[in-house]
Amino acid sequence: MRKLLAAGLLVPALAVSVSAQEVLKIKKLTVAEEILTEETSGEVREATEEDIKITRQIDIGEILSNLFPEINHIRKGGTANDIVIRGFGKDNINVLLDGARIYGACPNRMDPAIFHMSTRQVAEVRILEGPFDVENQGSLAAVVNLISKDPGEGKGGSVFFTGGTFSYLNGGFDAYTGNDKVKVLVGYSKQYSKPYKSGEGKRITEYANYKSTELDHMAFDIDNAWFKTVYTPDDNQTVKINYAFDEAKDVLYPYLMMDAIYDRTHRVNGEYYVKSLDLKVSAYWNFVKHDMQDRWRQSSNMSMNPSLGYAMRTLAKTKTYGAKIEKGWNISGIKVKTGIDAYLRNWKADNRILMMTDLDNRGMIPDVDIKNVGAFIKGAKKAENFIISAGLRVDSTKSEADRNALGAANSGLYDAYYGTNYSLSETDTYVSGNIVVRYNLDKRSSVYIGFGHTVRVPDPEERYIALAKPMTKPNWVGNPNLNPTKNNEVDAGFEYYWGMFGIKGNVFYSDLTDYVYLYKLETGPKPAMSYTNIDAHIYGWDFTVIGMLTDNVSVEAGAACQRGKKDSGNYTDSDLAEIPPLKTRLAVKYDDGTVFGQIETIYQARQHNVDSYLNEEPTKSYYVVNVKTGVNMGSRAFVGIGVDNLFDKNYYTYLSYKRDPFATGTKVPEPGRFIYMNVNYMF
Ligand SMILES: [Cu+2]
Repeated sequence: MRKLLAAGLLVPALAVSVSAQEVLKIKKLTVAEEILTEETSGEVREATEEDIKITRQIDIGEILSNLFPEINHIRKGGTANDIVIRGFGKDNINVLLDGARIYGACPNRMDPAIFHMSTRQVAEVRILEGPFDVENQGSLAAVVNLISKDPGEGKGGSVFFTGGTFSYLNGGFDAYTGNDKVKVLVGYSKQYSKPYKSGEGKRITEYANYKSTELDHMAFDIDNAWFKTVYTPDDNQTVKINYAFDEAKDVLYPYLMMDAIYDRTHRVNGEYYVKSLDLKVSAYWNFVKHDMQDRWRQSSNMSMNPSLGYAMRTLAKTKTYGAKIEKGWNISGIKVKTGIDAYLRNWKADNRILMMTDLDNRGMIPDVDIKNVGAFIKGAKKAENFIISAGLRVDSTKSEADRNALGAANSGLYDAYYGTNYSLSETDTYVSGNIVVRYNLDKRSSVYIGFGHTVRVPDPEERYIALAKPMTKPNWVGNPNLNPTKNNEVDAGFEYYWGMFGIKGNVFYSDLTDYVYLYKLETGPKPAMSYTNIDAHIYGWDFTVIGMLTDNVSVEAGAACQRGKKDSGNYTDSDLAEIPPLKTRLAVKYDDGTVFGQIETIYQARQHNVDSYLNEEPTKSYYVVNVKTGVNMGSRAFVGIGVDNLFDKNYYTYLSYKRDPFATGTKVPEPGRFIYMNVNYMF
């Protein structure tokens, strides 16, 4: 941020003493910034970049939601927060780890993709909002890429520790060694917490159906270990190989009816880059195994087989692997990038319910394969004060479920609700693309307008989930006939700088065809929750004002709002569900290189534009204050202290409960006052 304000001005850089702080960089790219390097644009263009110096370090979803008014988190429990960007969630946004695809195993999104790289491993988060990514299939409304730390040269590392309220602990180390050819980094972190208390002093377990003996059960207990090596045989070639293992145990989700006994992940990534050819070849493989049960809930007392300890259980597995070849070209002043890629996503979940009857829901997610191949081209050209960029992508995606994976209880569900007029194998072929025109007003200020068209295929759950529920509880069945969702979106914005002040703003209008939406099926043997395609639109705006008040004091103010409306479908309420209301953030910072301090206020408005069809309820506004301060003790140690929710407010975000046309669900409050301390020592 400071660099941006200083660009083109003769402002002395911050007097940097050697910092012992580990910094997490978060970059929000505006459309077309991504491929513009200094050589093509002839100017320095900095993305909105924020360096996170002190946080509770619980999870990336929560950190992003705190920082950007247009990003909101879905609060299911103490960690593993899923994100919604500009009103788009789930597979409508693409979350990548080091550019690789990964998908959670849990059918209830207990382990969203963004949860699968530990906070401590992340060097940088890159966010591109809108339908402007052609490098990856299915970036319908945004793409978020988490980039892991590289090892350094020589020998070094750090030990870190964060402790806080509710027995929260996060500690570990990373260490690297290397010369100019080979560098290696290893890291480990452990994170655990008891259930946090809301502002009214109740533990989150008290809001759901936990057994009285489990109210103080561990809320999460997570081990992460990672390894990365970088090999540079000469100046021209780089090889990077990454492996990470995560095990999350005892993760409580009061938002849902079950908790995760464990969630175990292996991830491998590799890439090979040749500088002279601007050629990159990459490949990845990851695997997640997830076991969730209701054994800590009162519902487990209803089990027909008490010796098992649960009345409901889902054991799920998913794996994703793929490869990509990308090449950059410079064709008479036009910077072009081309690529081809392919991936396979496999997902299988087996469920068993032991209430009244023994329901064998094997293949609740029936061993679904999504196979995709795609190719893209994008380019940018500068002409006078204009920069024009465009991208095009073609994809073919096959989705296939295995009927043989289904169990006795759920094998007849598609027939019961969708007759015989459906297929468990579907191939979708489609084109995506975008064009963006930017006009530079001066070296720093510009305006832009862009149009993008993107497509994403229905996820395996939306098309093929099959879950028979006991008694009068509605079944949950996918709709095999769903069409892919298409987004036609216009984005426009500006950034204007004046001395040490800057303002950035964006507006967007997204016209959605075949948007996938929850639907109550009233036909069939008994009601079921399913999905349907509707036409809809989502629009909104955001802006950020930044300024340096003195050499050491800066201020940031931001706000964002979005609305979503249905344009078709047999609904009684035209508001789209899960569209967060206006949110604002104001922060004042002090940073002299040795001492850091920040006061931050976040306000979110009341949401009354709710979808009554899905039993959404209005949510009250809230206002919270967070403070933090830190100091570098010499060149090796850093100590930070923070208090989130300083005034111990009891509040809920709009995304604090599950949408289900047949239930109102548990609302999960945000944490009450949370005091924490970070200690970091570099060696
Ligand atoms: Cu789960």
